[in-house]
Amino acid sequence: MNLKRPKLPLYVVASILFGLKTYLVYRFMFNIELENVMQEVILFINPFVSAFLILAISVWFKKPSRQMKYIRYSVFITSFIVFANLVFYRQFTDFITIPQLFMGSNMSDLGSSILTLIKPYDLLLFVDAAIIWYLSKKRQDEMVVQYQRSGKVFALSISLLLLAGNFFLAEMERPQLFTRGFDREYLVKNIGLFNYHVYDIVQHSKAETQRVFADGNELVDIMDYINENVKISDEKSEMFGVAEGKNVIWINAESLQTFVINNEVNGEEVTPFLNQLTQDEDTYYFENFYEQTGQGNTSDSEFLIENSLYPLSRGAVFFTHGGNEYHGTPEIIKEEGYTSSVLHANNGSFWNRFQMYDSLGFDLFYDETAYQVTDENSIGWGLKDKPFFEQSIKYLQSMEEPYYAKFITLTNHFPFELDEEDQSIDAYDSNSNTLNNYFPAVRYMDEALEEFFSQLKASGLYEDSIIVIMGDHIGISANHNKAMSMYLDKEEITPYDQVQLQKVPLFIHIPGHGEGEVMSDVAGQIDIKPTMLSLLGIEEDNGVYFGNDLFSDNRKEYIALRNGDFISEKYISTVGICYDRQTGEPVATDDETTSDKGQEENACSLIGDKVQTELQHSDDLIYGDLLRFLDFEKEE
Ligand code: GP9
Ligand code: MN
Repeated sequence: MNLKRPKLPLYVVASILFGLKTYLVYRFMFNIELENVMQEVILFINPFVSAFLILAISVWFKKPSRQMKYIRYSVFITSFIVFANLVFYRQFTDFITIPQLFMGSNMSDLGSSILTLIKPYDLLLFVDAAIIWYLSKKRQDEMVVQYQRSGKVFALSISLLLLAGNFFLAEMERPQLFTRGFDREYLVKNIGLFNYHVYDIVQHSKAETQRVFADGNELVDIMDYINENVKISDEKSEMFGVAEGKNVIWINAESLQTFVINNEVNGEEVTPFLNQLTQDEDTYYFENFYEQTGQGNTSDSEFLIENSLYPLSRGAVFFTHGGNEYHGTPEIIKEEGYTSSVLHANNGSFWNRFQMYDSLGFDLFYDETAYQVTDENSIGWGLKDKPFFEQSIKYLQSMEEPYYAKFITLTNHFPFELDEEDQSIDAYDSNSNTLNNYFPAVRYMDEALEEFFSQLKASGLYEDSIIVIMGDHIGISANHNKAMSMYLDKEEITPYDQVQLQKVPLFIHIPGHGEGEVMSDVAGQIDIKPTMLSLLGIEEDNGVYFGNDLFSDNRKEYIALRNGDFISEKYISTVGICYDRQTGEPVATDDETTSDKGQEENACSLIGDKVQTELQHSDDLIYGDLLRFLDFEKEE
């Protein structure tokens, strides 16, 4: 055979095409925050580096047809990975993690949601794959390479050098990128989607082995940390025992965010019932309360409130660690005679709820099989909220008192579909259907809640209970920022605004209490367990938790978000910027405290370090299943 020197090796052409496409996707289809030129440069470089790294391997294939096949399939598979991430991103503003891939059962339940996330123009993502496919079949002779060994080693060296260069730039731009790997957007924009996936696989394997090697000694450090930094008050709050012996009716309000409370759309109140509740004399309304969920959405919020531990940074802890030992609220209050139950008219195995509820100590779970669900009374994800509450009253009446009953609503869920007859207010008018439809869907939930309160009163269940309503997580992701800025009448949604949009409402309603008020302290879902136990007058011995009683005067000074961002009374830290919480302006870096680590320190970094330590401790507890080494039996 006559060995011609190819003019245009296919692996080079493919690297350029694929790199360029991936860059365009990063830049224009994902919503990646770029703060400076350096980040722009890194984002531009990394797709080509990854593409070359993957495709240059092809030169090691001797047989031309194998070489072509490798290139063909690589480009196709990697294109599919980009596509899958894009679809996922449109829903969650996040990138896929390994644990998520094993949650297929949840994915299939997404049904109608998924279809709305795929766009016809997504086909363009495969254009390069099609071109490469064609060239690899028709132009094989011109484009195949047959290097000597030295040539192969050279190609490999070039790809590794490029990778090292990319990592070097990334590390310069974001020191400790890999050790602080909570923020996936940072990883992707610095090292690219594919290297991020490799990193995620390594992290996953490390976490999986952690349980096997754990022996309980890890708890010493963690308990020291908690005693010093979390349990900072010895005093019980004034509210201790206020709801002793009462039933707790908990309502997880699906996707309810604070920005709709006391706000209007098209000149009408969005949530008239909840607005009035903010002023109610029996209600404490927390206006600066943040959701702290990760990829597990509703289930993460449940995890937070029952355990006062953080959900995981990757995957849903309900799925990955449903079999762990926990010491959650249901288990603790059982010792005081409480019965605990969950009422949720969805498939019970969604989010692995059967297993996790068992681990948490819930006694009963009324899932969709406990409800009459028909075509008429359901929409989108299932039973509508109004019939859901209505059909639940009989279950409340049959529960042994005192009880803790957790309701999880469903109608106000993406994509916020509503039947005509349930729509009391007009949709908003912007380029985002999601945001437009959100308002009538929220109004529907508001009405459902109002009806539920009436039903509780009518059935005599109201007086002996306290009723808590909490938004579980955001409903409108950063993908809708353009429409959101229009609604909020802002020029743009800054990273600061983005954190502020993570506020969800919390109402603690105590019938007959008469001393309710609007609470403005910074608070979060991590605080719920200690707060509820305190209200019920229950003290937890040797508790392992990271939040504080919301009514205590002496509380931890910050709320950590799952990606390492945080909110303190003074500051908001996000995307590496320290903002003044009141003004929303970045806080000037204090030059005198610039450390020799080469990393600029600012007012936020002290708290930032604590936040990282705290999240790490919480992760270690879960990955190591460390609570199994503790004895929670009450000493008599
Ligand atoms: C599903 C419901 C909604 O059972 O909890 O789930 P989400 O997608 O919000 O986590
Ligand atoms: Mn939810």
